[in-house]
Order: sequence, then C-alpha cells, then structure tokens
Amino acid sequence: MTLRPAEVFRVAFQNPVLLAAGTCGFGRELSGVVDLEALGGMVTKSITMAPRAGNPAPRVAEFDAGMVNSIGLANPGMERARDDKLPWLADHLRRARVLVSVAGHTVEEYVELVRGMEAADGFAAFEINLSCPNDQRLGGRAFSLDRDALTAVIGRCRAETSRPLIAKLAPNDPDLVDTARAAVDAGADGLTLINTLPGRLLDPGDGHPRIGAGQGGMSGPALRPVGVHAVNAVAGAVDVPLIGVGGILNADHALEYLHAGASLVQVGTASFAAPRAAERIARDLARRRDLPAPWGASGRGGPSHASPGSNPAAVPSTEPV
Ligand code: RRO
Repeated sequence: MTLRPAEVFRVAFQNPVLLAAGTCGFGRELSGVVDLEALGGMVTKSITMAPRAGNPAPRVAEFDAGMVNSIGLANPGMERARDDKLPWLADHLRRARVLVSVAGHTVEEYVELVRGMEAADGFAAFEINLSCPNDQRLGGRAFSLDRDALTAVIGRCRAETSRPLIAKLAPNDPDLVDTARAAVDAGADGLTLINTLPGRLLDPGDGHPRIGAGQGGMSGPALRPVGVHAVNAVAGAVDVPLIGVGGILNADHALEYLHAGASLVQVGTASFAAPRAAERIARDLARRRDLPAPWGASGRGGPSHASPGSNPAAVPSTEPV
C-alpha cells in the first residue's frame, strides 16, 4: 500500500511520520539501522550557536509510563552542524524531509541561528524550539511561556528565511491556545505540539534525583493524552498545520493525533526501545483506510504533487512506504 504525498506548510511529505528532535541526532547516527527514506522526515537535534556538552549524567531515566530526560541541549554548535552534519543529509535523503531544530538563549541567538543556517542545503524547514525544559533561558522561563519573547523570536526569524518556520510549544502552558495564536500571528507557518513535560524521578531508597540535573522532561506513553488534547484544542483556533508529538508507539496512537487535527506526527521515545518504530508506524498507517486530512483521499487540502521545500526531488506518488 502507498500513501499519496501531501503538502504541509508548502513542503511535500510522502507520509505523516517524522522522527522527533533529539531522538535521531543528525540522521547519520541511525543510518544502517533505520531506513530514513521510508519516513515522512526527521527533525535534527536542536542546534545552539556554541557547542554544548550537555547536562551531567545520568541524562535519562525510565519509569513505568515513560521516561524523563535532561540531555541539556548537547550538540556540536551551529557551524559544525551546518558544515559537518547537514551535508550528509543533503547527500543521502531525497524523499524524507528534514527540519532543522534551533534553540537560542536570547532572541538574537535564534536570529543568528536561522541566518547562519539559511544558505545551507539539505533541509526543508526550521523547527523553532521554544520549549526546552532543560535549559534555563538567560533571564527567565521558556520562550513559549513568555508571550513577548515568543513573538519576538518568531517575528525576527521570519525576516531571515523563506523556509517554513514551525514553532515547538510547551505543554505546561495554561494559555496554550492563546500562545498558539500569538505564534501564528507572529509568522509561524506551523506548530509542533508538544515538547516534554517538566518532571522529576526520585530514588525511593535515598530520595536522590534519578537524573543528574535533578529534573527533566517527561515523555512516552503518559504524555500522549496531553499531546492529543493540545492538538485538539489548538486545531480549532489556528489555520496552520500542526505536528503532533508525545507518546506515539503505534499507528493507532498516530491516528489519535491525526483525528485531533494534526497533519504530521513525530515519533520520539518509542524509537529508543525500537529504533524502527517510526518506519513500522508509517507502513501501518499506509494500510489504513479513511485517514484524516490531508492524507485521506478526499481530505482538506488533499494530496499534492507540489515540489518540496529545499529537497530537490519531487515525491513520486508510487513510492512505497
Ligand atoms: O536537550 C534536551 O534536554 C531537551 C530538549 Br532541547 C528539548 O527540547 N526537550 C527535551 O525533553 N530535552
């Protein structure tokens, strides 16, 4: 079975399943294990201006309904990501779309990141990570929880790129629908809902945190109802495509997000236990009938044969997933 490609924020995707930021490095790390070309796409690890070693170990801990991470934005920095990592993606991916995730500590850093990456090949869109729970922004809380900072980042980045800007928002936002509207008004072409939820795991014996940094971001099955709820709430309030992420283990879970109003989904934590989970979900979705728009035959927007963002190859409608 095949899916016909669909255009989402002006980019043609062969199927709705992407690997989430932070779960697939810069793609090369998974080559030989995961067939990235079978996916709708992938999102890179969030890039910061300077290289970052990340937070103290242990950086991840499991619990019965998921896991908590505090990686602390470990990444090679903008220049190495652009010069050493992106060329591999440009050379190796034709059908899967790449979103580059960027994370600044100041408005100006986001602008520099987008400006610095813009001329590079090998990616179709930016995911603006405004919601990392593990890295104290200079002077305050996560960008997506600060309306002025959020709109400044998106508005300033908008002026630096012709690529789509996808804003990744936080789940612990009492005004998520208003935040989503503000992001779109500032120029976001789409929204990723949601990042991990702040959480803490303690050793029941000595009470010590099980994460080196003390607290982290919770992901996995427990996050799915939160994510589906966020997508459902925001879908009625904005007129841009949504990417649903949080707790997707199988095609049924992906369908929950699609029915709630997401156009694409991202698979994250599931890949740690089963690296090919996203491939399996894409394959299983292609066998389902009556997928919601834009993947269903009669869906809103319908299938598109538009050429993708900066990835040169058009998506052939006969491509197996
Ligand atoms: O690197 C991390 O610790 C991290 C990031 Br940037 C993020 O956006 N979400 C998360 O759970 N961890």
